[in-house]
Amino acid sequence: MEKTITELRVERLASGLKDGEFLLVTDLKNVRYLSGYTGTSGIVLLSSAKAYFLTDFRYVEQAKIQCPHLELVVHKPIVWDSVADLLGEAEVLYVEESNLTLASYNQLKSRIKAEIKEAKGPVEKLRMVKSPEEIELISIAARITDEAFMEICGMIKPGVTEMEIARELEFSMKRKGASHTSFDFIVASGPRGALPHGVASDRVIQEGEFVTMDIGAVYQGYHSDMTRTVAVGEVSAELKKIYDIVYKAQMASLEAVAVGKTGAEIDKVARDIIQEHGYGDYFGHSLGHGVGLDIHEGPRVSAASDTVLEENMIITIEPGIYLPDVGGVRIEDLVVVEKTGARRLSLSSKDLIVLS
Ligand SMILES: [Mn+2]
Repeated sequence: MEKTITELRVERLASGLKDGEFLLVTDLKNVRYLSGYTGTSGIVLLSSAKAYFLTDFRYVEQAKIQCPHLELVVHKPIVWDSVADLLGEAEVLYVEESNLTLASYNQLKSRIKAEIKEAKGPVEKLRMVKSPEEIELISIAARITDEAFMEICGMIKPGVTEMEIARELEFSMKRKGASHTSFDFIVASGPRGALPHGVASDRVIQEGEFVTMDIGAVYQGYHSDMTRTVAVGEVSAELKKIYDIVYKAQMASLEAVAVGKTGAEIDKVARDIIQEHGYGDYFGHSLGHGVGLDIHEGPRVSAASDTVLEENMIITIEPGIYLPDVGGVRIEDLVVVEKTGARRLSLSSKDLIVLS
């Protein structure tokens, strides 16, 4: 029988382990990536020769179905007792240092002989490059987002609250097959647009304002992420000006995306344009990030990112300008890195949409 994708991922990680070494995977998204398991209690423990899935009584039947390629262990009341049994005389245990709590670390340490070392994100590294199946799921999530955005444009007008827009977007995405929203939607109108992460409030939308919506759907565990800023009626010349600058920066950085370039190089393209126009101080976040089982994952697309872009990475390109007390603009597309450059998964129009 042909090996499943989860089996191949486990094999790839296991091949990086030496005799006497184990890797403990506790981050639930990483566990899902390696096992296919979608429950809320599960741990993967790997060596070069063994691959265990530890869970409790509640999830035994689910685990049998979802991860037949892993050896199922129904763990003891304290899971670390079972991990200790499986490790035996092993010398090294790699743990996910940004996921394992200090309490868990201490409990583990008191039970095992192996030295505990930082794994430094081996699963996250694999996750950065997407399989065709993952690209398909993220594309579906992006399509749901595009369709919901198109629908909501018919509802945005003076008198409607940000919260009403967020709620309708969520209903709309769920009707189209989303299991969840990617995050609490950002719907920031008027001066609130200056808050890069202004989640929807009870504020009533007025004529002459921008509304920035940062939205996304989750489809079979995979996220999408898109931001559009629309105008409600006629907006000021200053708002139009910053829209044009952000648009220009977004298009240019999108154009710059290429296999072999670093996240920092792409970030610089957008940042330079915004700086040249005198708004450098008002673009205070990084240009983008990877998207997958998590809404924010590798690779980072920031001034500090030396990660080299590879084919089939999925990233966002999302420059913005935020003017305190005035308003803000952000335009974000989700894209796949391909040999020929960025292929957009977010297909909603980026020309300024004026609603009234
Ligand atoms: Mn984003």
